[in-house]
Amino acid sequence: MNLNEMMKRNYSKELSSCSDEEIYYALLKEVKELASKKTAKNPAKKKLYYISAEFLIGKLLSNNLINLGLYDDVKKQLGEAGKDIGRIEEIENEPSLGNGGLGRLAACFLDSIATLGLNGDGVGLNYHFGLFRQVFEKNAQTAQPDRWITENSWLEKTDTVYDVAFRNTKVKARMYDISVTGYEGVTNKLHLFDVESVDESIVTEGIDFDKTAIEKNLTLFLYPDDSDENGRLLRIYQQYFMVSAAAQLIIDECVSKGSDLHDLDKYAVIQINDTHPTMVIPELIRLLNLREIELDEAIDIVSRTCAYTNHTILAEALEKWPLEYLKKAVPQLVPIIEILDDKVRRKFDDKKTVIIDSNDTVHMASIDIHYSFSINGVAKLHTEILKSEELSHFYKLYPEKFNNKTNGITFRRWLMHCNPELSEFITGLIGEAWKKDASELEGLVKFKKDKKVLQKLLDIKAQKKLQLKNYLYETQGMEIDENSIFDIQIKRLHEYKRQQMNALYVINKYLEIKNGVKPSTPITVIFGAKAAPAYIIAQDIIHLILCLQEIINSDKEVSPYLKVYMVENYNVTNAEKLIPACDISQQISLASKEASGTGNMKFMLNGAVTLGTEDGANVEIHQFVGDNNIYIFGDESDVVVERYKEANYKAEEYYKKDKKIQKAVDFITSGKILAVGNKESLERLQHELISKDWFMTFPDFESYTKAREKAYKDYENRLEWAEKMIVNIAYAGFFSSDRTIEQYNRDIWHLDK
Ligand code: 26V
Repeated sequence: MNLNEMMKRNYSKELSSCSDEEIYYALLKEVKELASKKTAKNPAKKKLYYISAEFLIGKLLSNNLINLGLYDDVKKQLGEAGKDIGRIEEIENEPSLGNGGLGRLAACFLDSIATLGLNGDGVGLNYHFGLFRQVFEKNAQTAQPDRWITENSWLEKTDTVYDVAFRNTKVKARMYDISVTGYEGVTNKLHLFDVESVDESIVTEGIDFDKTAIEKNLTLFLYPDDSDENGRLLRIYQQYFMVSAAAQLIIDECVSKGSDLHDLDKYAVIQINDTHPTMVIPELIRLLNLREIELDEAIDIVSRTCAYTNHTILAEALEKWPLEYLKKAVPQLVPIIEILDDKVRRKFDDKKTVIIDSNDTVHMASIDIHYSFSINGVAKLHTEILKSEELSHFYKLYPEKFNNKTNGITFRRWLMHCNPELSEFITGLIGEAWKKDASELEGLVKFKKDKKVLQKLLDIKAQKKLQLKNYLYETQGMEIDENSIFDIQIKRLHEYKRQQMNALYVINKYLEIKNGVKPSTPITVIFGAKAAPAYIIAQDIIHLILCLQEIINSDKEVSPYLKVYMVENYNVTNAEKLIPACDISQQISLASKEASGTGNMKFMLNGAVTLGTEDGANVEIHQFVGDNNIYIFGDESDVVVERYKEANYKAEEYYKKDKKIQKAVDFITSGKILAVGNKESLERLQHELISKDWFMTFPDFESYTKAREKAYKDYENRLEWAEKMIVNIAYAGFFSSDRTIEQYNRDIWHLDK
C-alpha cells in the first residue's frame, strides 16, 4: 500500500500535507476494500453463527492493519511523512457495543475464528448509543449516550432487511456488516441488525427515553434500565428482534446453499452466548414449522443446531421472564415454549428443570439446556461448579452435553497491538512462531535467569508506564508517578468482583501513612469500571473510590506515597493503555463467583503479576505459573459455597472483632469523606457492608492485606520480580483464544477448514 498515492487519489494532496482525519478516512476506505478481498472464495458448507447481545470489538483500524499484515509498513510510511499512527487512531470512535467480559470474549472469538480460517459470523445488534458513556460529576457516575456511529465507519449498510413482528407492531430489521479480518486468515462478518425506524431524538435527559416507543428505541441502547416493567419488556423486544432477524438470515443462507432445512445442522451451528439469544430456539422452531416441518422434527433439528455457553453463575444473569411479558411482546413464541415445557415435564419428574415454573416464569437457561446439544462453562472451576451446584439437576439428565472451554484472548490485540515493544522483544528472543502458535511462548522460560533479558523486560515495563502516564495526563488530566507500583483493577463494577475490598485496603494504607508508616516504593492504585445505572450499591462504591481519590491525592503527607485514580469511561481503548503498564493485576472476586475473567489473561500476557483468589481462570493461571509467580489469597470456592449453604455468615462479627476492618469501614462515614461526599450514599454502603457484605470481603480481608503487602515487598527486588514477569508471559500461551476456538471447533462446531 502506497500511502502517498492513496492520499493523492482521495484528496489530491501529498500525504505530508493531509490532516490526520483525512488520512484516517482514506485508510478506512482502503482497508475495507482490502479486507473484503479476503472473503473466502469457496466457504465451507457449514457455518457458525455466534449470536450475542454484546460484541465489544474496540477500535478497528490498527487491528485490521495488523491482521492484514500492513501495520508496520503503514506506520513507517506515516512516520516518514511526519505523521503519527497513534494520532490517526484517535480519530476513530470505539464502538460501544458491549458491557464487559462476555462482549469482549465474543470479539476475541471472531478474531480467532477468522484467523483459523473458519467459516463463522457474529450476529448482534447495532446499538446507536451503546452501553453509555460514563462521566464523573461531583465524585459520582453519570451516564450519557455514547454516540459512536459516524457517517463513514466500519459499518456497511446491506440490502438485507427482515420483518420482525411483535404483538402490537411490526418493524423492519436492516442488516449492517462489519468485516472481521483474521491474522493472515480470512475475512468473516459481524452482522449487526438495526431497526429501520430508529429515532435517536427520543433520548431526552442523559440516557432517558420513552421505553414504550418500540419502533424508535429498539436499537438505541444496550441493556436499557430494566428496573420497571417497561424496561423489562423492552429487553424482551430487543432480544426477539435480534434472534428473529438472525433466524431468518440463517434459514435464507442455508436454503441458498442447498439445505432443505431438514438437514439444517449440516449447514449451520448456532452458539448462544449466555441466555440473551435464547429465543432463537423457539423462533427457529416456529419458522421451520411454518415451512411445513412437523413440530417434533423442527424441535429435533433446532436442538441439533444450537449450543449454549454459560458465562455466569449469578442468579441475576440467568434470565427469567414472566410468561405474561412474553404474551405481551411475542405471543407467537408462547405456544412453542409451552410445548417445549410440556415435553420436559413428560420426560423428567424434576421441578428444578422445568421451563415454565409454578409462578408462570420462563427460565431461559432451561430452554437452552434442554434444547441444545452442548452446554459449556468458560473455565475449569466454573464448569465444575455448574455441574456440581448451579446446574447439577440438568447435569444428571445430560452429562454428555456438558463441557468446558476455558476462555482466551486474542494476542493480536492484547500483545502485538497494545504492546509492540514487548512483542518485538519476544520475537527477538524466540522468533515469530508464537504469533500463530501461542504455546511457543514457553520458549521464554529458558531466559528466566538471564539478567540482560530481565533488565530489558523491566525497561519495557517502565516505558509502558511512562506512556500510560502521558496518556492519562492528556485524556483525563491525571498526574501519576511513573516510578510507583502500578496496581490496577479494571472490570465491570460488581460487588462479587469486590472493588469495595480494594477500596478498604486503600483506606487502611492511607491511615497507615498518616501514622508515619510509609511504603518504600510509592503505590498508584488505579480503578476503571462502569456500573449499571440502576445498581445502587455499585454507584455507591464508585462514589467511595472517587472520594478517596480526592482526599488522598490532595493530601500532601500521603500523596507522595499513595495515589488513587479511577479512570473515566473505562473501555477497550483505555484498557489497551492500562494493561501493558500494570505491575499488579487485581483479580479478587469471591471464589466461585467469577466464571473465568479474561482481563487476568491480558495482564499476565503483558507481564503483570496476579494478586487473586482461586476463582475462574485464576486457578488455571496459578497452575501454570506456580506458587512463586502469583499471589493467591482468600477462602477457596468450596468453603464459600458451603458458607452460602449454611447461610450463617455474619459480617458484623468480623467488623466487631477485627480492628483493621473496623477502622476502614468507619472511615467511610468519617468527617473527611463526608466533606467531599454524599452522606446518604456513603452511609448506605457502610450499612450494606456491616449488615450484609453479601460477597464476603471481611473473611478474606486479612489474607488479602497480607498477600498485597508481600507483593509490594517482593517488587523491591527488581530482578526477582522480572523473573515472575517472564514466567507469566511464558505460560500465557494457553490463554490464546486461538486455542479456545480450536477446542470449540473440535468438540462442538465441527467446521471444515
Ligand atoms: C450482566 C449485566 C449487568 C448489567 C445489566 C445487564 C446485564 C446483563 C448481563 C450480564 C451478564 C454478564 C455476563 C458476563 O459478562 N460474564 C462474564 O463473561 C466472561 C466471558 O466468559 C467471563 O470471563 C467473566 O468471568 C464473566 O463475568
